[in-house]
Formats: sequence, structure tokens, C-alpha cells
Amino acid sequence: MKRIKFCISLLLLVGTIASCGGGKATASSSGSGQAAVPAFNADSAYEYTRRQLEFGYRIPNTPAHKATAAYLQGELARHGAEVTPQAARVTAYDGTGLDIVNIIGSFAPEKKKRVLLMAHWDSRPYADNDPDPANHRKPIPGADDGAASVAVLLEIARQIGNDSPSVGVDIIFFDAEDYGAPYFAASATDPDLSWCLGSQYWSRNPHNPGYRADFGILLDMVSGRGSVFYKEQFSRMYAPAVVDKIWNEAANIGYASYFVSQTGCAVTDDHYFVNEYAGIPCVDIIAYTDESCFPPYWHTLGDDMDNIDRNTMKAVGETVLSVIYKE
Ligand code: AHN
Ligand code: ZN
Repeated sequence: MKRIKFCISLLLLVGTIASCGGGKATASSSGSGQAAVPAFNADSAYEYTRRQLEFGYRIPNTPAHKATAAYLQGELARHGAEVTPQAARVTAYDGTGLDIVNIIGSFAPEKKKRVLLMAHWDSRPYADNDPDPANHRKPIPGADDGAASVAVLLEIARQIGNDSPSVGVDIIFFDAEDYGAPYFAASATDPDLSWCLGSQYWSRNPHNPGYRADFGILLDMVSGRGSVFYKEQFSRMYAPAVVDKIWNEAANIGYASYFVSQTGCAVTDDHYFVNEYAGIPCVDIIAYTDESCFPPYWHTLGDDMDNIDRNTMKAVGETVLSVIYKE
């Protein structure tokens, strides 16, 4: 079923690509507000990444996971967000019950016009893409795959706390994105649905019933050395105007070399479920390094601090801040 839907999605998309056109740079993202865009501090974001890795592996049902959740809630609160932890029990591919928590931080919750920012905060229990098969059952550090995206959003939260944009902003750290069935285990259910358990839960049970945002931006692996960002296919399908807004703004502020104006892979990521189940148009900013779509250290023991590049973080952080403050 999923495969069929996926293929239809691709066909629909191919139809739209021609009309989307390439690289026409509009003057700016048309926003009404003229707020000054705060500067993104990449050292702060780097430090937030390192700090998360210090807790250990952020795998559901472990003490390190619990401690990290408390830390992330504390940081969002410290920056002035109204924090809602959404606890749930979900079932993993192998039938294990996972105690998860999606962490929501809301700025100016009374505002109607809202932007949703998302990242996953858990880390993968399996390095099943590691060059050494002996490592496939070991957990990954998850520096770029998880921690750094959360870190960029914590730095954005810090900036919002200092100086509010005119829109309301909600930040969601999703749990259990990366507990998907490894190739070496049988999956009791559709393997595609074994990923993104936290976002699947939230998209069907938002923390506020009837929650709405004008659009959403998911960050997933946005801090790698050598990473660039292509227009991910589900993002183009569900939220083409938001894709254009982000890629045009990146070009406006000098980051066209990071935000490449070409179509990339189709990734079943948290944004897929927020688009499909919650109906909020969402874009995934996700690293594209080679034709396998993901960085070479993806789901390997090498996803550690050595691959984190402050310049990549800055390109993404400044672009997202710029989009928000020009709304
Ligand atoms: C799948 O492999 C089905 N989705 C990848 C989403 C992901 C995993 N992003 C980071 N880790
Ligand atoms: Zn992953």
C-alpha cells in the first residue's frame, strides 16, 4: 500500500516540477513584518549539540533518555516558552512498548498566526549502516541525526526569548523518530510505519485539540560538514510555497550554495506524518550528500561531533530565523 502511494506521489510530483521552474529569485519573502532578524550564534548551537551527547544515547526506556527530556524542557522554559511534555506509550517494530515524550515549547500561544518548528530528539539504537557489520547492533551517537537539529532550534528559541518575532512559534521535539526496524530484524508491521512514532502520535493527537500552524519546518541532519540541502520531494508535494519561501530566503541572505535549487530524494520523515495526518503544510530540511540521499556517516558510529560544522549550522539557523522574522 505504502509503496503504491509513494509511487503515485512521485508521479504527481513529476507533473508539478516543470511548472515550479528553477531558481527564479523573488526579491523577498513578501512578509508584512520588518523586524530585525537576530543573529544566529553557531557556537551556542554547537555547544547545545555537545551537551546532548554528554547525556549518552537518547534511546526510549533508558535513564539517559529521561535525563535528556528533562534538560530539553528546562532549556525551552528558560528561554520563555510555555512547555508541554506529551507522554505516550507506543509500540516499536518488535512489539516493545516505548515510553516516549514529545516536547512542545510555545512562544506567544495567544497569537493566531503561527509557525511550527520541529526536530527529533531521540537517537538511533542501531548503527545498521556502519561499514563494520560488527557495529550494526550498537547505538549511534546521533550528533547530526538528532542532537544538532534540536540544538539549532534551542538556539532559535534563545533568540526568540530575547526578541519576539511578530508570529507565534511552536517548537516540537519529536521522540522515537529513529527506532525504525533495522534490516536484520523482522518487523511485525509495515516497516515504513516503524519510523517517526512520536510524530505519528502527535499528528493524530495534537497537544491542543484543533492545533493549527500556518506552516511547519522540520530540521533533520542540518549540521554536517559538507552537507547541502535539496528540495525534498514530499515537501514539494505538500508544501511547495513553503519550499520556495525557504529556498528563496536562503538565496537572499547568501546561502544559495547550501540550499540548492534542485529536487532531492523523497524521505519518509516526521514531516510526512504532520502533512498527511495533521494537514499542516511542512517542509523537511534534510542533508543530501550523495545519491544515497543521506550523509556518509548516517546511521554509523561516525555520526559524532567530528562531523558537526558550525558553518552548516549557521546557514540553516540564519535562514530559518530570517523566514520567521520576516513573517
Ligand atoms: C527512513 O529511512 C524510512 N527514513 C529516514 C528518516 C530518518 C532517519 N532521518 C533520520 N534518521
Ligand atoms: Zn536516523
